[in-house]
Amino acid sequence: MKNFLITGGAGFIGGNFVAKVLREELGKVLVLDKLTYAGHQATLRPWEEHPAYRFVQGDIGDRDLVRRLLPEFQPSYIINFAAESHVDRSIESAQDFIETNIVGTYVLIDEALSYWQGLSGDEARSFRFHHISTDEVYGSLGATGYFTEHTPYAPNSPYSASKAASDHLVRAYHQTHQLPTAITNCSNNYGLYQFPEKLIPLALMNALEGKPIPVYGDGLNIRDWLYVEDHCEAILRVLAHGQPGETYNVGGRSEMTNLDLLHTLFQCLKDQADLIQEHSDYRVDIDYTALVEFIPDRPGHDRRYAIDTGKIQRELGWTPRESLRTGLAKTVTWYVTHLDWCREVLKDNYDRQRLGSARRTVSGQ
Ligand code: NAD
Ligand code: TDX
Repeated sequence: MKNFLITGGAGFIGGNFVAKVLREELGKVLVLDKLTYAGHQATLRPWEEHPAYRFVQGDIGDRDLVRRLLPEFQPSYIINFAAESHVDRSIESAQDFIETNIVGTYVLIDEALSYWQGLSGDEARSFRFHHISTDEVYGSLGATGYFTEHTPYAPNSPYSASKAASDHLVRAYHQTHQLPTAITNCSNNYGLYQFPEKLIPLALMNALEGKPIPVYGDGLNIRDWLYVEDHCEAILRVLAHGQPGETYNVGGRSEMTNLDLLHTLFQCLKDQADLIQEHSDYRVDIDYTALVEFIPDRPGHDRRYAIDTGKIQRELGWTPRESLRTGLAKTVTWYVTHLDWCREVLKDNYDRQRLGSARRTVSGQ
């Protein structure tokens, strides 16, 4: 049994990871989450009474708090999901991205180092500081090729630049101090509990409600879609069997243009028309394709991401299990049967308006 300190556990991927650890009875969980617009207790509600679960609301950049929690909880693993994660918001303002993704990660890893230096024997050897990162640090691909662990960093958005900075810090703490770290750089996740600001849940909710579905530019940008459960399994493999100091790329082997993705999503909605009628008053005779609205492109919009998953497959035997079709079907089923969750996380928080389109006229905040 291990102790998992999961930062950002009230968010999308962290929340799925918490559920996996508790469902599979892998150990105790402490979630440290600031509960920003993207973090919600509603995501963790199924676990509130679980004896192996504890929640602390707080900031990974709060040194006193982190310094108190580490010796108290005695984590075997620190898995850092906490971040500002939405590219469009980083175009509006990069401030929170710098504070959490860079400064916050620095404070967390610096305190993790002090804590780890106080461990000995097997506890010290098996300890991991696992940093969750993104394929966006590698920039944009042309029509061919894949990101590998050796692709040079070339981030294009304030979000990906802040993630790149945090990756470099984590790498440096291993090189300089031998802290046993791991970094995973993954592609676009989708699945249960994703905040409806990202393409799939936003389009899903707008389609159900018969609202326009905003597509940036020509809709031909390509993403490599990874089902969140597959991602969580990859993280567990890296924690248990990964080499300290290493980076592993994690991808879904599901490259698709945004337009093709939306058409696949629309087909899933049509396939589940009966379920939609059972759980809502939404009309199911809508021509979802007619809702697509082409709008001006995202500034600095990366054209294509694709991941070479060879390393994690060869070294740790991981491959994604879910195809985009099967993963999307599960995702649609979950959203249609959890509309209360969507309403709760959006309420007084975000009304699905476009973010990050305007030219910046004021500097600073
Ligand atoms: P999310 O936005 O859904 O959740 C982020 C969580 O972090 C929220 O619960 C939020 O409250 C919390 N948080 C933010 N600032 C914090 C702070 N200072 N201290 C403590 N908690 C804080 O994000 P996500 O999509 O679950 O992404 C998780 C991680 O995975 C991020 O590091 C992100 O960069 C990375 N990632 C995400 C994707 C994706 O497709 N979603 C892909 C690649 C990498
Ligand atoms: O309304 C939209 N219309 C649209 O066309 C939105 C929100 C997005 N898009 C496009 C932009 C991208 O090409 O869809 C694609 C996916 O966009 P997002 O869901 O915003 O994801 P992306 O920018 O690709 O980044 C995601 O994957 C990598 C996560 O948000 C990051 O946290 C992660 O690092």
